[in-house]
This record gives sequence, C-alpha cells and structure tokens, in this order.
Amino acid sequence: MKENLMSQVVISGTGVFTPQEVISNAELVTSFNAYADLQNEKYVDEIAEGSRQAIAHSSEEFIFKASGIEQRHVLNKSGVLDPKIMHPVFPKRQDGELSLMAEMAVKACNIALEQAERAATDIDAVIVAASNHERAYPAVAIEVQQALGVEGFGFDMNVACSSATFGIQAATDMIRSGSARAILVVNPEICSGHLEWRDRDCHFIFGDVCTAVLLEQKNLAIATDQFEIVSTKCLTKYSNNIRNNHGFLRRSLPAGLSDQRDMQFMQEGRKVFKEVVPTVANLILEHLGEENIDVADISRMWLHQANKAMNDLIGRKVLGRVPEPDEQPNILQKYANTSSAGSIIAFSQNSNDLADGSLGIICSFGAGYSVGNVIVRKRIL
Ligand code: CO8
Repeated sequence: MKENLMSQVVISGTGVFTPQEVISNAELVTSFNAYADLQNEKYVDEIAEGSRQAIAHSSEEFIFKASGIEQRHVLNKSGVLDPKIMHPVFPKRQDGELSLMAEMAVKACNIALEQAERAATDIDAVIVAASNHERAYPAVAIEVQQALGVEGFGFDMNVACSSATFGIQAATDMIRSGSARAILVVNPEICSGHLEWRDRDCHFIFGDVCTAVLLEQKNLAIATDQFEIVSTKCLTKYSNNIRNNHGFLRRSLPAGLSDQRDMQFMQEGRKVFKEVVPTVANLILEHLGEENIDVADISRMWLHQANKAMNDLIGRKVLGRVPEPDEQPNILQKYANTSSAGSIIAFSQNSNDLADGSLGIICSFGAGYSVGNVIVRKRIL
C-alpha cells in the first residue's frame, strides 16, 4: 500500500546556487589569529592576572584533519575576514526589495525548473525549508512564490540540518494526497549569519549556499532524468548538544543578557558525533528493512555534509564495509557544512551517471536531533 502511494512522486529537477566568494582555510585562520591577537592585546592585564583566558590560535591542519573541510563559499567575505568585524555585513534592503534568502531561493529554483523542463505556472506550492529564516513573517516562501510567479501556496519550515529531507517528505505526502501536483522545496542556508566566527572550536564549520528540489506527480513529470521517491522516514530526538538561543524573546531578557554567545550556533561536537552516528546508521538500516530493500542494492548515499570522518563511519556501519568514494560522494571539502543543503548539493552534483532503476539514499542529520532519510530510484524516460 505504502509503496504504491509513494511511487507516485518523483524529483524531476534540482538546483544549486553557489555564492561566488570563497574563503580558504588559510585565509580563515589568518583572520581568526589576527582577531585573537587583537583581543589578547586588549585584555593583556586580565590575562596576566588570570581573570581571563587568552584566545589560542586556530590551525589549518586541525581544521582539515578534524572535519575534511578545505574552503567555504560565503555571501560576504570581507566582513567575515575583518578581525574587527568577524561576521558578514549585508546592506539593509527595503521591504519592497527581494530579501536575501528569497533572492538565493529564486536562483536555485530557476535552475531546478529548467532541469525539470517546467515553468513556474506548473508549480502549486513553495516550501522554504532552512535552519534559520530571515524574518518572522511574511513567510520567505510566499515571497519566493510571488517572485517566481507560482499560483497556490507557500510556507516556511525549520528542522535545522534536516530541513531539506523533512521538506521532501512533507511535499511528497502533499503530492501523494492530491493537495498539489508539483512543489518546490528550497533551502537557502545563510550559515555565515549565525555562525560564531570568533569561536575557534566552530569558526571553520559552515558556509552559505541555496539548493532547490522540484517534486512532481510521477505521471505528469516530463524530464528525461528523474528520481522516484520510494519512501521517506523522519526521526527527531530532543538534544541540547546543538543549540542556538536566538529568538524573538531576545529583547525581553533582563538587561545585559540580550547579546550572549549562546545566541549564535553552539555545539558539543564530540557528543554530537558519538550520538548521531549510530542513530543515523540504525535509521537507514531500519528504513531499508521496512521497505524490503537489501543494503547491497543501494548504489549511492548522499549524506549530510558536516564532517568527513562522520560520513565515513556511517557509510561503514550501513554497508558493513568501507564505502568506495563514488558510493558516498562528499562535497564538504568545497562547501563546508551548509546545513540542510549539504546532502542536496551532493545529490544534485553526483547523480547524473546512475543507471535506470538504481537505488540511492538522501540522508540528513543534525540539530534537534533530527534525521531524515529518503530512498530514491533513478528513472530515465
Ligand atoms: N584550531 C586548532 N585547534 C583546535 C581548533 C582549531 N580551530 N578547535 C579546537 N581545537 C582544539 C581543541 O581545543 C582541543 O584541544 P585539547 O585536546 O587540548 O582540549 C582539540 O583541538 C580537539 O577539539 P575537539 O574535541 O572539539 O575536536 P574534534 O575532533 O571533536 O572536532 C568537530 C571538532 C569538527 C566539530 C567534530 O566534533 C564534529 O564535526 N562533530 C560533529 C558535529 C556535527 O555534525 N554537528 C552538526 C551541526 S550542524 C547542524 O545540525 C545544523 C545546525 C543549524 C545550522 C547552524 C549554522 C550556523
């Protein structure tokens, strides 16, 4: 029953908008170390008397070894790298102008539409699924809907790093049940805006990007290359190990508490690594079991792009052996962690070569904790 219903939806197009500006690990470390030196100089007396700790230098070697990241794309490099600023700086836009997230989203959506050989008039809904949204309302999705010229409806959703796969599940279920024929799920991730670039433990982790996935009713899709949604499975388990306390009640906090370190991205990286790896591997295996799919029949896994060692370990646990590089492509070396967009970039850039009927897995995981797994089957018309 489930198989019949789910088989009615396909991914007919994907799009990736990549910001032009790139920060290498070397540039990032130089800027961080200059910031550390400035701070250590400013607080030299407190550091000497022991009431403040000196900020240690960051290192390129550590970053590559601990994460596999070599560079990241960002929307504004100059602000991030200025040791007196250490965050992106964006000119204020008027309410009548397209907002930053909507601008990225429109670019990624247009690529997905072109790939699917579709026009905006063929689409019934837009879901903007991302880890952070530029404002509370109106929903960014409704702005994207208007900018593209889509009739129907749009809404925003947030499941942190799993926003894209949870969005795919939501869209699949809506198409399956008949509330829409075709839905764009778009993931504008401006991670540079909520990363703490002044924290050595995490300053290297994230980058900016936007991905889009077009899902359509299978019998209407016309693109030559498609991926049928075989099944989706989502899981959440509450954890404070990845947390960001920025929120609309910020202004209401007692004096002095409205701008704290915990209002940017925070994590206990080691704990996340240890706890998330088995959860993800188990969920993938459980999901395949429920669908009566043999692991050996999976040709490719497009995993969330947070950490290379994490992906290697998940691949080993799922396959029961060391995965071949083309079985589990990584893009984090070029993009860093782009939150929910990571697995979609990997999918979009590494799926053309698969033969008709090949099975694959798009799997995301992160804050929440959240895990979203999508089993897909290649379909060539
Ligand atoms: N340079 C040099 N040394 C460093 C640096 C640095 N930059 N940073 C830390 N060190 C030092 C530490 O001080 C420590 O020293 P010591 O041993 O003397 O105490 C040593 O290096 C080891 O530090 P760690 O234990 O922290 O290093 P790890 O090996 O654990 O690597 C990682 C850190 C890379 C963060 C790793 O733990 C990891 O990748 N964990 C998984 C994290 C993960 O997947 N998180 C998912 C988060 S993404 C998500 O869910 C989306 C959230 C919403 C988006 C937010 C966007 C901003």
